[in-house]
Amino acid sequence: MATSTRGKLFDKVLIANRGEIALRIQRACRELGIKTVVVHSEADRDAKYVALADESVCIGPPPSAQSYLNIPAIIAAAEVTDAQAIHPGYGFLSENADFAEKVERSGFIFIGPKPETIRLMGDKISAKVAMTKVGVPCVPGSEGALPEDPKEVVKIARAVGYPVIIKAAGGGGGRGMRIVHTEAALLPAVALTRNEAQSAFSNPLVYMERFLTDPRHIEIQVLADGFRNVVHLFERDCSMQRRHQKIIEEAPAPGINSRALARIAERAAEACRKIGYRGAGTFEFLYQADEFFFIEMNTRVQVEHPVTEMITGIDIVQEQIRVAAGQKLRWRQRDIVRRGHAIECRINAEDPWTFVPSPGRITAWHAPGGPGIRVDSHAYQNYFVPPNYDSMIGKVIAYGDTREQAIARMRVALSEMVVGGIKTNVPLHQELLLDEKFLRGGTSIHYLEERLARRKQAAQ
Ligand code: MV4
Repeated sequence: MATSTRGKLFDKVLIANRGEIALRIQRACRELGIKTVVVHSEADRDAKYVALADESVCIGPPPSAQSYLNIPAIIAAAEVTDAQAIHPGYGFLSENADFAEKVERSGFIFIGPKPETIRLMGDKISAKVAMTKVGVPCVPGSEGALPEDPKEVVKIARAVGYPVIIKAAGGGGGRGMRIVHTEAALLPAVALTRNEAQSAFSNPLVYMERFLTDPRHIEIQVLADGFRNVVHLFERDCSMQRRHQKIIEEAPAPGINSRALARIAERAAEACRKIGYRGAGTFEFLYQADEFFFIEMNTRVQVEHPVTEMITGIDIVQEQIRVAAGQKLRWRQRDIVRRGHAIECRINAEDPWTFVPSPGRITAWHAPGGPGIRVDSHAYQNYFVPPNYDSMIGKVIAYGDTREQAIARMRVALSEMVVGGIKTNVPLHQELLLDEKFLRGGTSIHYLEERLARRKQAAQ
């Protein structure tokens, strides 16, 4: 350890989230000697992780809009419980700059980046402009928002080269985008995307990128304190996804030159230093033909953070809390070493082949264990999976010296896993863990959907 920490942590943190991440944050707080307040909806009242917290506050009825997205209710809960800081987890209000601002104006610390940083990255155009300026390579495309003049738009597309993709500034994570293959289709597509963007995000601005046809999704985890100290925690490969929902993530990314990866990770860390980033963050890149192209930055802790924790030994949630409390990072880049390989399977309460959600009572639950296995889940026998939220009920993470060992351990873990009473996607994971192309490593973002389409055809 290069430096000591200095500065006292919080006495009490309010967790503005639910499910496995609420439990994950609670564990980090408890280990640091911090008391916890969990806010919950009426649907989560009887969950064990709520009972486990030092205090809990019901903030509204089951629909998220009236509970987990209810800013005044969450801030009031922090006030009545005398919490000093608020951890937003992922999803919900985690990347809402107005929320972060209101939290700070009410005298609490938001465990995350500054509101202006969240706002900068929330607008995908300003994020790209900022990243270009600090030397992060982006997908070639329009410089900023597309102009109104149709002739100009046509000109830009010709320069970029077809196929192009039109994306909404207010979008992200796959929302508000449209692929265009020909000039004839361009202007109608731009108009349609602008209209949709206006309705969905109250922001009609769109931008253009060259459409990469078969990339991988590689992301870089960074950690920064309030004193411009930044480290990266290497990459994760999150290419195995369906409809922008990741289902398997791993680190390191198989088959990519580790020097090229180190170079792009250094660029991301340097960019954070230059923009004064604070907290945990993730740079999303598309990787194709040995090149990395920045697309978006996430300013929150991510679902898949455990794979990075397994290969680096760093507790990312604890570090979020430390830097939010004003402590300095405890490492320089050279102190960060990674070892081995980690894979995460997201366990969803859904039909493994139709993906229809399967909420309800879990009648039997047995979590796997053994060397290198970590289970992050708030579920247990008799837990009721509410129908109101995301279907993810937990994550199994397998660590090994090699990718092969991590996969072997994951197979054993999933074979031990028992979830009764509801359907889960465990059978899909088991199939993928035997898939020849997955085992070879390095499949693209389209692999899972193509494979599912083939599977469906074979069944008919
Ligand atoms: C792209 C792309 C190809 N070319 N941009 C989808 C989610 C959002 N983060 C960006 N997305 C994409 N942007 C260019 N210029 C393909 C996707 C994409 C994708 C990206 C990451 C993971 C899964 C994906 C699935 C479909 C499309």
